[in-house]
Amino acid sequence: MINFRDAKYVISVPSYKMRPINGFKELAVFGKSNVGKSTLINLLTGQKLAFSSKQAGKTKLLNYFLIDKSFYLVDTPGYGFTTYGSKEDLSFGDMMETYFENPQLAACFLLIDSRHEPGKDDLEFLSFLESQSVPFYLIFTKSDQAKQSDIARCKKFVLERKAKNVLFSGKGLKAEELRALFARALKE
Ligand SMILES: Nc1nc2c(ncn2[C@@H]2O[C@H](COP(=O)(O)OP(=O)(O)OP(=O)(O)O)[C@@H](O)[C@H]2O)c(=O)[nH]1
Ligand SMILES: [Mg+2]
Repeated sequence: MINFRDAKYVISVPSYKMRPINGFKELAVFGKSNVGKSTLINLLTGQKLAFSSKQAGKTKLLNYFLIDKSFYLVDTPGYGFTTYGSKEDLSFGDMMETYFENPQLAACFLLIDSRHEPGKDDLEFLSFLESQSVPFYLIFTKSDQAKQSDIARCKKFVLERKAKNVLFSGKGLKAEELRALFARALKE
C-alpha cells in the first residue's frame, strides 16, 4: 500500500533533467490552466502541497513531489494560459516534448473540466498523448459542479475516443478512488 500522505515537495524545474537522479518513477498531471491539477495533487496527498489558485497560470514549472519515499508526482504548467503561437506557448510545447523523452515517466493523467466541452487545446494535447507510448488516464474534474447532461457528454466523449481508465473527480469526493488509480498506474 502506498502512503500518499507521506508527501514532500522536492523541486521546481524547467526540465526533468534537473530533478534529482535516483531512478524513481514519475506520474505526471496535465491539463488546461485552472482545470484543477494542483487541487488534485492536494486531494491525493491530503495536504496543501501544490499551490492552487483562482488565477490561471499559477504553476509555471514542473513541480516534483516525492510520495512515500518511492516515486514522484509531477504537477505541470497548464496549457492554454497564453494565446496560441505566443512565445510562452511555444516554450510549453518544447518543455513537453522534452519531458516525454523522460525514461522515468510511468504514466500521465490528463485532466479535463467536466462542466465544459473539451477545448481545442485539450483535444490537441489528447492527440499528442495518444501518439506517445506512455500510458495515460483521463480525469474529469469539478464534477461536483457538473450537471447530469455534462456527465453524460463526458461519458460519450470517452466512448468516442475509446479512452480507458476514466475517473470523475470533484471537491468533496473521497480521495480513495483517485489513490487507487494512481497506485495502479504506477504498477502497470
Ligand atoms: N468545485 C470545484 N472546484 C475545483 C476543483 N478542482 C479545482 N477547483 C478550483 O479551481 C481553481 C483552479 O484550481 P488549480 O488546482 O489551481 O488549477 P491548476 O490546474 O493547478 O491551474 P494552473 O496551475 O493555473 O495550471 C481553484 O479555485 C480550485 O479551488 C473541483 O474538483 N471542484
Ligand atoms: Mg497548478
